[in-house]
Amino acid sequence: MGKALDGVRILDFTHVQSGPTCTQLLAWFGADVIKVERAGAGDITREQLRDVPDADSLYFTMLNGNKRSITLDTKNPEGKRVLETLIQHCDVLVENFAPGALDRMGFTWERIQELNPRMIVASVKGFGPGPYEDCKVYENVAQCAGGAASTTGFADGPPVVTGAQIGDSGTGLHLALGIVTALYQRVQTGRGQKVLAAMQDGVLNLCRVKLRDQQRLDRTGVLKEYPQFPNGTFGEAVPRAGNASGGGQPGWILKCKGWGTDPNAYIYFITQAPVWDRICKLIGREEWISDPDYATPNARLPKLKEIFAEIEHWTMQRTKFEAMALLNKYDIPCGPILSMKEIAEDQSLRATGTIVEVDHPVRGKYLTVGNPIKLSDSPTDVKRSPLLGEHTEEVMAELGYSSEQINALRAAGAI
Ligand code: CAO
Repeated sequence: MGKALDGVRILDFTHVQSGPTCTQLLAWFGADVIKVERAGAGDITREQLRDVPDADSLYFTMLNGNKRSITLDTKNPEGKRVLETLIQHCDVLVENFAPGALDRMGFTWERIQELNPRMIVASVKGFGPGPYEDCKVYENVAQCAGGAASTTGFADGPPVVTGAQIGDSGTGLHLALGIVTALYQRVQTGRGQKVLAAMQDGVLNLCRVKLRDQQRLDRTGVLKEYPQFPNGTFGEAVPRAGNASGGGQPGWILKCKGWGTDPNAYIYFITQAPVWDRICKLIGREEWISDPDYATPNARLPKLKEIFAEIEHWTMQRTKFEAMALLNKYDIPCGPILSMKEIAEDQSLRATGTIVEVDHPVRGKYLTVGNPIKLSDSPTDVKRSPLLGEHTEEVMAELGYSSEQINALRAAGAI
């Protein structure tokens, strides 16, 4: 079966996490992703957090599946000429170098357009134009600057970063959407364009509901679904809301059987309004169904702490999976707190290809997260990441270089 992005060639100048997540997605959708790396070293993540001596790390292998790797010194004059050929040969150049690095290499937007006016140049940067545009940025910097850290954690603690890589992988996703959109527009215009996804912008986009709450707070001075209500105080900015639900349906994390020894014996419980009566019956507080102090969502807002404490008496008698099964029977929205170990062993995630086992010639078998986006006409076949420079000769031959030319470039240190 064909793939959605068959025929699209990506010059992948990405490294670390944000850019590689983007190009890995494009590769899963069928694009030919040619990862350009520095000879000898390659993407710095190949050797970061290594668990198997001399083998590419999981950091690298889990972000670079389905790609081809070539080594090229883009600061070498001969290497620059190879890069020019690659630019003429590809549809999209994706990069996440520090600001200005591509220009310093001699590949400005104008130069790239001269070489290939259809080329789409897609970049991840930490910040968009403005006071911080020249800054280098990593995941947690973006989480802090994009509004996630100030709104994550508990009211009486410091700001907290989240384990979800919303700055890196989140921005990679945003960039991938920008790229396929630009490819679509190119069908009409015949021209390439620049695509920029700034990590601060990507995080803020994912924190959109918190900017919603800021404006509600400005107007009313209170956020009634936050745990600070009714006894705490609100300041000028959206406070950290602990585990409160981000939406209009109050939720909290509750202890389950075994919580004393298992750090993940918890369940997320949502007191969704349409199933309030079922919740009351299940936990043995049927009087709350008609009691005007509990019967409506607004009446319940000042009592959420007490309500969740009561529900927790019920959840603590059951394991998170028992509670999940019972609650789902009554359509009560909830979710067990799954550990990474439980997720890694989950057979249903294996069955759907969301968790995939891949074989690698040096490190052996490893688990990776497959394509979370499933297309019915473009199924994803997850393949291992390439070794450093594994495809240099293959790609050079496709670009029209003869064996003699390839040997000469190698001798010159260009590849
Ligand atoms: N041949 C020759 N030189 C190469 C090369 C190649 N194949 N590939 C890269 N280089 C050079 C670059 O041209 C650059 O040189 P100059 O500094 O002389 O311009 C140099 O390698 C280093 O690139 P860098 O500055 O991007 O790398 P860094 O490790 O210093 O910074 C990072 C890393 C991530 C902080 C920075 O790239 C960045 O801010 N990127 C944008 C934001 C981003 O994506 N962050 C997420 C990272 S994941 O947490």
